[in-house]
Formats: sequence, structure tokens, C-alpha cells
Amino acid sequence: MPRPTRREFIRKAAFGAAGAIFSGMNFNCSRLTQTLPNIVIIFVDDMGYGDMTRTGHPTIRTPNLDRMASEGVMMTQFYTANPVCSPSRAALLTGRWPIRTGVVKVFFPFHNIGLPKNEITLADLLKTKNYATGCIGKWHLGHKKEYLPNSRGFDYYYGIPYSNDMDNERRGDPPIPVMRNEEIVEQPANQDLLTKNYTREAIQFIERNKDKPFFLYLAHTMPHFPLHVSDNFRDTSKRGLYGDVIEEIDWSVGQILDTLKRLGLEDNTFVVFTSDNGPWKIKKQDGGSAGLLRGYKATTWEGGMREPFIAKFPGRIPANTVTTEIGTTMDLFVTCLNLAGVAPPVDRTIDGHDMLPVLQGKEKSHTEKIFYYYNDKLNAIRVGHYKLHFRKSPGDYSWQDCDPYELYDLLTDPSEKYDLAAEKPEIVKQLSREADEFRAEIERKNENRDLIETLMKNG
Ligand SMILES: [Ca+2]
Repeated sequence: MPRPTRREFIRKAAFGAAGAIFSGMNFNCSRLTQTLPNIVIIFVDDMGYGDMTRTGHPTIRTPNLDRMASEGVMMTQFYTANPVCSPSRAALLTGRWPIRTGVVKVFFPFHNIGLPKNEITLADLLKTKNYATGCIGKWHLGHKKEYLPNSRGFDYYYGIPYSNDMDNERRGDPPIPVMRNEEIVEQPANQDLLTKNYTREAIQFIERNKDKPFFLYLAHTMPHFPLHVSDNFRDTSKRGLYGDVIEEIDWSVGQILDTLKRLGLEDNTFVVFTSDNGPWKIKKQDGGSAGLLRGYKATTWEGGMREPFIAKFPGRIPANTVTTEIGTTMDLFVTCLNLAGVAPPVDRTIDGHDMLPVLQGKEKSHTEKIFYYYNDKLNAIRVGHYKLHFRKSPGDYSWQDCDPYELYDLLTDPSEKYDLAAEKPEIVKQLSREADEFRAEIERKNENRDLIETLMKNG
């Protein structure tokens, strides 16, 4: 039997058995296509939970994020799937925990690997409804041609292929390239202008595609170290360079929102703002803040994975609301597919749930468990409002098992200060069991075990 083309493969996986029944409806799609909502996901790099005015930062001013929140909903318990870049991005674009996609560590320029080709991205799936798909900013899911955005469902790409600090000469890294589609257009990147250039590119992408549904994935390079900012924002905040960088990102958010309004697209566009993981501790006070949450990037404390989150969708999501329900980037995957009328793949486990009803305040979250992985190890699990740590989180402690376990009640103790393990042995037992079940499930079936082994060996 001939191998299915990539397109057929995606189509079959997406529609499954139902596809056979409904494929006859495709002739009728063109009229529907015009009313499908646009999707804009603004995904910043290493911004902490506490780095905006709405989450309490005293000296960083984020008037555009404030405005976005006043026009939409803010989530206080929104999680990325992992505390570092590549795994977090893989989960957003596939709807799956990184341990399933195999992307358990970050990719480096010396790697020839990327997000496995058997994984289906959100962009791949939105293409089945003729969405224009643009990725602008940092990719970090493989920089060889077959792994770049243009090979993973995106029509257009502009940005840097991995992190802005991955130019270590001694390791043999080249200077940081800026790419347009598959071509390098600037090297080394002038990082001072990245936020500005991404913003210009994003606006042009929206303008080019204003007459059809589009998906814009705007993944800012900032505020990942080394921090860079354009002259317009240099030395303008009270918070120093980090504050300047966040305020330029905030400006960029305002530019995107203004563009949607100017083109009359505001009411039919779902816009999300969040970050890929928590703030980086390496530069001490020069870095971001997780606010009241404990820990940083690359730790599995709440500060490593719980992120600022704002969504707006006028008419669909009530203005100026806050939800304390749980959400994840994997929920975003399913939510965006539902908005576009695309069924999630049925041939694999998808870990997200549609969270539009949650953002609308109509339903409770369907996400009951959070699995806090670092590399290929499950460090902690959240079930309901309890979180049990099995291992000390790297970054705060040396790499070792917790003995005894540590248990926190995240509703009353979001800062993870008061260990309840000794008081609540039944909860410890229950969460341990849930973790064992998940580990066993992953052990039983994992198509991407090879990638995990390669990354653990060569990462
Ligand atoms: Ca990051």
C-alpha cells in the first residue's frame, strides 16, 4: 500500500472515522470559511507570573495588557506544560504533554532533530480549514529545514530558529540568524530590533490575510536573556532593562490590538497573551518575577510553569473578568481547533480540553491534573488543589528525591510554603497513586521514546 502523503495523514488523523461521514460536506466550506474566527496567540519567552501591572508588579507599566484584560478575561491558574522553552512550545502546538511528544529538553544548534514528524501541529490542522498560518518570532522546535515552521503547517515564518543566547562560539554555534521562511535574511540578528521587527511582521501578516481566517503565532524572543530593547524604550522604565523590555512587549500587544480594530477584525478574533515558562534566575535581580509564586524557569515550583494569561474575544468572552479555574497551553490547542470547527486528532492522546466555556465563565475546568515534568522525570503532580512533590526541583535544590514527599494546598498556599505531607498521609498516598498510573501509561505507550533517549543522551 502506498504511504499516505503528509496531508492525507493529517487529514485522516484529524477526522478519524467521522471524516468518512462528513467529508461530503467539504464542498460547502467556502461560505463558512469567511466567518471562522481568526486566532492570535502571543507567546512571550521567560516572562514571569508577576511581571505585569495586573498581577501586581509595582514598577513595570503594562497599559496595553491592562486594556486587553479589561476587554477580556484573565486567568490566575494557567499552566504551560513544562518549565523550559522547547517542551513548552511542543505542547502548545500539539496539545500533548512533552513526555508524549518526546520533546523533554530544549533543542540546541548542534542538534539535527526537532518536534517528531509524526506529531501534528495546530497549524497543520487549521490548514485543513484553509487558515492562513503565520509563525513570527522564536521557533525552537528544530532548525533543520524539515522541522522549521514552513514544514510544520505554517505558510509564513519570520524569526529566529532557537534561543537568542545560543551563539556560543566555543560550542561551534553560528551567530544568531534571522530567517524569513527557509532563508537566512540577517546574521547576526540585531537583537535590539527583534521586538519591533516581529511586531511589524505580525501587522503585515494580519493585513495580508484580513479577508480570510488566519492563525498568527507571535512568539516573542524577549524577555529571554540576553535582554535587548529598541532605542524608543531604552532607559524608560523604573524597573531597569527588564522593565524596558516588558514595556516594549506591552507596546507590541497594543499595536496588534489596534491593527485588529483598524481592520474591523476585532470582534471575530480570539487573542491570547501568555508566556512559555517562568522567569530566569540566572541574572538575579536583572530577571523577571514570578510574583507570589515560588520558583523560576527550569523549576517545577508554581513559578516555573504558572503564567500570566489574558484572552479576549469580544461578544464571546465577557469583558473585564477573572477566572480562577485551571487552564493549560494544551487546552489552547483544543480550544483553537474547536473555534475553527476542526476535530482534534483521534489516533493519539490529546491532553487538552476546550476551555472556551471556562473563559466564558460557563463551566468549570476539565483539567484535573497537572504533571510537572523536568526532562523525563515527573517531579510533582497536582490533583484538584493539592500538589505533591516527589523530587526537589532543580534550580532551588540539588537534584534529589524529596524524602519525605512535600505536599502543598495551592488554594490556600499558592507560594508553596507550608508542607502538609505529614498531616495528610491519605492525600499523599492518593496523589502518589495517580502519578504511578500516569508513569505507567507513558511507559506502556510512547511513540517518541527514541527522541527522549537522544535528548537525554546528547542534550
Ligand atoms: Ca522560555
